[in-house]
Formats: sequence, C-alpha cells, structure tokens
Amino acid sequence: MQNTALVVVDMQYDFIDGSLACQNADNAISQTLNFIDKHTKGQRGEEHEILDTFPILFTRDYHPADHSSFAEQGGTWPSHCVAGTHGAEIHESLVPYVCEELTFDKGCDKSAEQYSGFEGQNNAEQSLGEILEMLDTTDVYVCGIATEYCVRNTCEDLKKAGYKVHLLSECLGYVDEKGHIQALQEMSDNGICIE
Ligand code: VGL
Ligand code: ZN
Repeated sequence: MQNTALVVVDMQYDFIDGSLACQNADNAISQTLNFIDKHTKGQRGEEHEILDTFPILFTRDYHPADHSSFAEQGGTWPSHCVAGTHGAEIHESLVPYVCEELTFDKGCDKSAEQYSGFEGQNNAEQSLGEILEMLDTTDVYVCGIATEYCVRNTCEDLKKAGYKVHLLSECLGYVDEKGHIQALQEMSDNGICIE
C-alpha cells in the first residue's frame, strides 16, 4: 500500500445520529473500520507506524454557530457540526486513528459553504492537498458522509489534482438514496473508481 492514503470525510456525530443524521452512517463506520483493520495489519492506535505505512486523513465539517448554510441564517441545512460541540466530533470508534496533523477542518468561514475537504486545514494551517503531496501519495481511498455533498466534492478535487481516486462504496452515508446512487454513477463516469 505504498503511496496510498485513506481520506475519511466528515464521520461526525451530527451526520451519524445528530441534526443531519444520514442514511447508512452506522454501517459506513463499521465497514470503514474493517477496511482500516485490513490495511493497518492490527496497528490500531500506534499512530506513527500507521502514518508510515498507510496514512489516514480525516476531514471535519467545522462551522461557526452562525454559519451561512444554516436555516436560521437563510441557508439550506439545519444547524450542524458547530465547532467545539459533540455533534462536530468524529465518531469514537475512529478516534484511535485520528491525529491532529492529519485532521482537516473546513466550513470554518461563516460566509462560505465548503463541501470539499481538499482545502481543509489542520491546526498548523496545512491543507489536506499539501499533506498528500508531501506524503508522495498516488492513490487515495475515500469514505465518509455524505456521498452527494462532501464526499463527492472531495473526490472530484482529488481527481482534478491528479490522484487516482478509489471510492469505498460500502463505506458511505448519504442524505438521500437516489441522490447517492446518482452521485456514484456520475463520479464513475468522471473517472473515479467505485470499489
Ligand atoms: C455536508 C451538508 C452540509 C457533508 C456538510 O459533509 O456532506 N452536507 N454540510
Ligand atoms: Zn456543513
């Protein structure tokens, strides 16, 4: 798995069982854990060894309380993933694989929607795209929530940047099943490998 990385998109409580709970989220998490176990050969929790062999990058939707995408601000979504709240935390089962340098926040600017995690930033203000480049990545596996929004936009930006993108279709949560299936089809047509 040299030159391969996993990007886990927005597996946060608000998208799992919170204000924007998505379909198939629980199953997506257990399938993601299966995938990680297979590729880390039981290195659970040993951050740096995992980092050497199979880096796992996480994105977080991480909004201010008055983000413009929220209904009370005239936006389309219920309030979700407000920075510092439980709903913005990554699911506890994945926390053993999370490290700060490989956690990228997006949607932090009140006035902008930011579905793609590609320009999300870690606490040192490095972007996910920059870190993948530093890691000499060629192939990126992607899973997460939601297929039609943040997963799709992240995959498309990765593809544009020249990566071979493998979307783990069993490891996805979605807002709407029809939208999910259509998004998979369109991504496939666009050269993203649906695994
Ligand atoms: C997302 C809706 C609003 C996502 C984020 O992570 O797909 N969806 N904000
Ligand atoms: Zn959001």
